[in-house]
This record gives sequence, structure tokens and C-alpha cells, in this order.
Amino acid sequence: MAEYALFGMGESGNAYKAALMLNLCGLDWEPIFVDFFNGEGRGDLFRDNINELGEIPVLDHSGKKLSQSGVILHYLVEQTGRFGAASEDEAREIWRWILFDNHKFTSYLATLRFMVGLQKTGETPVTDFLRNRVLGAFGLVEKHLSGRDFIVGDRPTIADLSMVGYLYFPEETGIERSRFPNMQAWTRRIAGLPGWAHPYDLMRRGFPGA
Ligand SMILES: N[C@@H](CCC(=O)N[C@@H](CS)C(=O)NCC(=O)O)C(=O)O
Repeated sequence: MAEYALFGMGESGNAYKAALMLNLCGLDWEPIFVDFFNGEGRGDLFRDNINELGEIPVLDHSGKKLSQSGVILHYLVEQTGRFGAASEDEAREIWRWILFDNHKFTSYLATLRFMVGLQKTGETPVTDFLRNRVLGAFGLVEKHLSGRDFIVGDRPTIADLSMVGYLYFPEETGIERSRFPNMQAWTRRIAGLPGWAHPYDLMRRGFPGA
């Protein structure tokens, strides 16, 4: 049995944030597939034993269970000393970007990609709203990345690993990525790190027909 177990699935960019950190750090880890699309996360078994919030990812480290990707990333920094802050100011910056990511970047993009790219809902007022929110967030990040290689400081941190969580998926979202060249260069930079792997190569996929 591996030292770390990660409850998740391939389509989950939130799980990918943790999987990417585990892989980049070369840790001994194994993915545990959660049949999210068939409601496993909504069942009592999962909520009573794995995560009362009914969410993936969950990291199991020697029986200690952690949820919320930002908390998991921070815990892995504590365990490994990798991808963390070099000062207290940097630590606050990292948390600022992770919180921004969880609220304004990941949540809208993940929902847009789920509806348009996986469920194939077609265009609806909801997808239009979500896309506009994503475009707003992408615009902020594009500007922030002007003249810098990473989100905080001059090296990759867990802020980057959190924010790229949904940026490697191939499914359609109706967003032209070439409008955001700084973001494209940044995602390529992260993908060039030793140990990087695509989410679909790290965890089993669960979407029907995938
Ligand atoms: N802020 C959480 C979000 C986790 C999350 O929403 N995970 C999704 C799958 S990608 C989930 O389990 N959703 C279940 C639900 O919302 O009921 C994190 O970063 O871990």
C-alpha cells in the first residue's frame, strides 16, 4: 500500500491539483477512484467514512484524511518542503491566489467545462454567465503573468499548482485560449516540470463513455 492515497477521478481538476503535487514531489501515492458521476460522493458511505462534505479530493496519509485541495497542497508543502513560500509575505500571497482560484477561477471554469464539454448542454444563459466570469478571471491572471513566469515569486508554488488544475483538460468550453498568451506560456512552463503528467494519465476517468 502506498504512503499516500488520493480519492478522486480523472475528470476532477480539484483532485488533479493534489495529484500533480504528489507526482511533482515524487511521493509514493496511489489514486483511489471515486465513482463521482454515479453519485458515490453523495452516498452515506462516502460522507460518513471519507468526507462529510461529499467532495473529492481527499488525501489519506497514514489514516489522516484531509480535504479541500488548498489544505491538501499546504499539508504536502509541510511534509516535503517543496513548492512552498520563502517568506511570510509570500505565504500570504500564495493563500490569496489559492482562495481566488477556488472562488473565481476554478469554480466557474470547472462548471462551464462540465456543462459545455462533458454534459454537452449547448449554450444557455448559465453557460453564458459562467463564460463571462471565466473570461474576467482569465483577464486578471493574464495581466498578472505579464513579465513574470509564475504566480508568486520566481519559482513554481502551490498557487500555480492550484490554478492550473483545470487548464489541461481537452474538453470544449467555448474559450479561445490563444487570447491569453501569458497563461498559455505559464501552463507550458508548469507542464515542463519534472514529474508533470496529464490528469487523464494520473487518475481513472469516470464520465460515462470516457
Ligand atoms: N474547494 C474544493 C472543491 C472540491 C469540489 O468541488 N470537488 C468536486 C469534484 S471536482 C466535488 O466533489 N463536488 C461535489 C459536490 O459539489 O457535491 C477543493 O478545492 O477541494
